[in-house]
Amino acid sequence: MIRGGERPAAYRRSPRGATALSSTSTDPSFQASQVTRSVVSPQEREFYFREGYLTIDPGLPPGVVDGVIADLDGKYPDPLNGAGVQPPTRIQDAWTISHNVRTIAVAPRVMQILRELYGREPLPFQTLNFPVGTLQKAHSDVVHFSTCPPSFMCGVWTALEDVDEMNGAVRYYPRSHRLPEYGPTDVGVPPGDEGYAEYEKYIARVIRDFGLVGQIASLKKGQAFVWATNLIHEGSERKDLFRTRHSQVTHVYFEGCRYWTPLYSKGTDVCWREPAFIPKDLSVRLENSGTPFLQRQELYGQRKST
Ligand SMILES: O=C(O)CCC(=O)C(=O)O
Ligand SMILES: [Fe+2]
Repeated sequence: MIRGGERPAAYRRSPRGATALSSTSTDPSFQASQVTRSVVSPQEREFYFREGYLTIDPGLPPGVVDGVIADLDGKYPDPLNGAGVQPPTRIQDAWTISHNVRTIAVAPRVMQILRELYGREPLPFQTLNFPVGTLQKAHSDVVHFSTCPPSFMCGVWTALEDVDEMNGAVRYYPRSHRLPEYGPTDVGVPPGDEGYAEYEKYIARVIRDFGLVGQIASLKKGQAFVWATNLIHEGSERKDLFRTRHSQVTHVYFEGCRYWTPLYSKGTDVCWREPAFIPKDLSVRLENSGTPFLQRQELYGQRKST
């Protein structure tokens, strides 16, 4: 049984964004007057919280997008070999080894857009880079990255080359962020990675039962797609196996929350997170030993994807 009841009832629930916006006043560190509204129009903001996504221009400096591809060339776990590439192949937290990756993760224009959307300071905390489409099954990131108060997380997916329905673009389900934030208890599995496959099946049923209709996020090189934390999305089919799909997703929290992982939580036994936020000041150079990301990659390989 899908939590949320009949389809119309699910859609009558308040948009998640409304919760997020009204709860900014619960954050003592937040000063509404400090947010200069200059980049996002009221219509775009309304669209974002109504539909759960927005395509943006991140305003990246020239050379950065190609720089990421060059920096990560040869570093993906599986060799890039045309049709021979088997997804999922990815590098987690390449911002620790590539200045270009970090430049995308903390791009000032993106930070300003998120600041204006959410009314709080954005805190990027994780990057994932992909050379090809992921084929990742439908999910919403909130099962990994929830917040208290809710909804203060988003994904910023940047196209490092043109992306369309042929090379495995992200497919997203507009307005699905308004559904409940499903977790192990809804799915009927114990907390932990073991239940993730059942979670995916459950989300597939949600899509079917609520009649959600997916759309393809076709983007030009250099554009970015922002999704609200509970928006259901997936990696679409790779129709052209010979095309790459170089892309970077940055996962972003917002200031003044507690951060937790529903996948590892049950009832009052909450798995809190202490995220390591990505330094936004690019003049602070990071030490680059090469090992941290490899360790992270190995760790990540044992966990389910986001
Ligand atoms: O890039 C994709 O195909 C999916 C990525 C994703 O779901 C994520 O990073 O949250
Ligand atoms: Fe995701």
